[in-house]
Amino acid sequence: MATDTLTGPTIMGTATRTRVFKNFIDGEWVESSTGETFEDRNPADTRDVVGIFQKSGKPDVDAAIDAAKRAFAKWRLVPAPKRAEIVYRAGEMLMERKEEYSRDMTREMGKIIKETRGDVQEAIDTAYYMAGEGRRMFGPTTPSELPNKFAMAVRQPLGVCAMITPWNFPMAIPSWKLLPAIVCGNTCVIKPAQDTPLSTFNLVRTLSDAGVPKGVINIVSGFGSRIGAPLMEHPEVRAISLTGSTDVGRIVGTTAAKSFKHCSLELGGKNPMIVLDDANLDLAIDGGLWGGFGTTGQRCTATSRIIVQKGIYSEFVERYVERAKALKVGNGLDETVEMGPAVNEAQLKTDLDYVQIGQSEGAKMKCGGHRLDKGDYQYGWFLEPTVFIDVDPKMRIAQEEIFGPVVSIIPCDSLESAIEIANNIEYGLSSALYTKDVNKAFTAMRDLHAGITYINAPTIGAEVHLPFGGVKATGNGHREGGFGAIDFYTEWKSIYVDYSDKLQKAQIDRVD
Ligand code: UN1
Repeated sequence: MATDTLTGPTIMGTATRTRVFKNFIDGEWVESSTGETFEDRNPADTRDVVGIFQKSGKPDVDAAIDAAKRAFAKWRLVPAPKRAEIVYRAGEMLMERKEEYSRDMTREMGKIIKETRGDVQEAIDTAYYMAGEGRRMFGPTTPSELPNKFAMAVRQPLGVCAMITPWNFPMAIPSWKLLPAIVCGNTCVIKPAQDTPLSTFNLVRTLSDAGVPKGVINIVSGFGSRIGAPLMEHPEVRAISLTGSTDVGRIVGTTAAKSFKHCSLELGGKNPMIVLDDANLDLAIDGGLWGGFGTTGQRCTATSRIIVQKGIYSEFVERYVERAKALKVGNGLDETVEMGPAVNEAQLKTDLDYVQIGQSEGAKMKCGGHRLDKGDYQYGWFLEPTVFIDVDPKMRIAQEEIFGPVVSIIPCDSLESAIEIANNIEYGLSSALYTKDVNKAFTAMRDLHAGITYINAPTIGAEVHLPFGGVKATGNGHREGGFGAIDFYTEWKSIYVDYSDKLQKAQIDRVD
């Protein structure tokens, strides 16, 4: 049994039934060794308990890694196209379950239903793409320098991989990690974010239903403070993939380095969108609203800085603020709602702290800044869409990742000064430019120092078959998505076959 149910509190006259989720280890749903659990609550209505999950400890992590290690012995020998077929089937099953899983995700994470459908779709896209990679996984064959000798390089799986995933894309991001890992022949232990474990459970359940053998993917739920270190430090873990904050990334990277584990870090962003005088203003305003307030600003790729050229600055600000004020905030299950709550109380507090910081730094707050707590809002973590204008690029609100619906608008003189402002920051994930001038577009494509640049589109909306990741404090040089993921989850073995029937010494027995 994957779940049991408990009768929960009564909300609006209806008794709720709360599902209890166990860890998934070696193909079995098991309780944690600690006997402790935690609640996954709906951030739009905290009376609603979405599920009860295991608060695991080190013995659970060890059991999951043991299971993954045992499973690796067989899984690595399953032909990659066969492994990929299972992933393809999981993609088809996710398509059938898309609506149910999207609703679960809106309930646990808060983002609006259109966006959670997009999140599940991103996992489906990843499944189809990675299924194709199972029939590629190309490596070079190349001539040998010696006669009657054959040379090639093949990709080999790493072994047990550990994944630590965030709450903002609770199915898409686990899929970016798990699917390439298993197509390449690795086995996995995943620790989903404690705010949103259900979506990862839904993904893993589907993979299991599609035929992923026991032990190949294991889930251990709980808190990073307790199970993060045992997962990262375990000698059997050969790779760690983290999407999270830059501070956590520093700890994970340092820990991984001590035992030479492969380590992929996808960290913070403070993504600039430049709007030049010649831009299509309607388009730029639509893009800036979607990039700034989509997912309640809780994307690593969120458009958190809008750098606007002086000729159109006042008009842009006026129209942007008008539209931001009009955004409908509420429970994301209502199809008409445009922005959901913060994911939890701590995130709301961070957002409100930055509202204070921005004001004390002297930026002008043109709208928002208040918690919404009347009527139905009182049960959730809602903040008004907030816009600061005349922001100085050195202010903390223009430099630090907020991860909430707080946008800073910064005036600039020219493309060159805008690029300088855009780059003068510790992060480098996404970036965008609005212009009709092709020369300026190509200059920005070359000079914006970021892992992603959009022209005439906001900073969000990466597609799964292109590399995803950033420069500077955004990561450590790896990319998710595309074949970069295949690179991360494999290592090269060079193979030489000498069919000359005699000893041939490379570099010494030269054919002159
Ligand atoms: C993230 O913000 O952590 O490009 C991931 C995007 C999404 C993925 C975002 N496809 O905005």
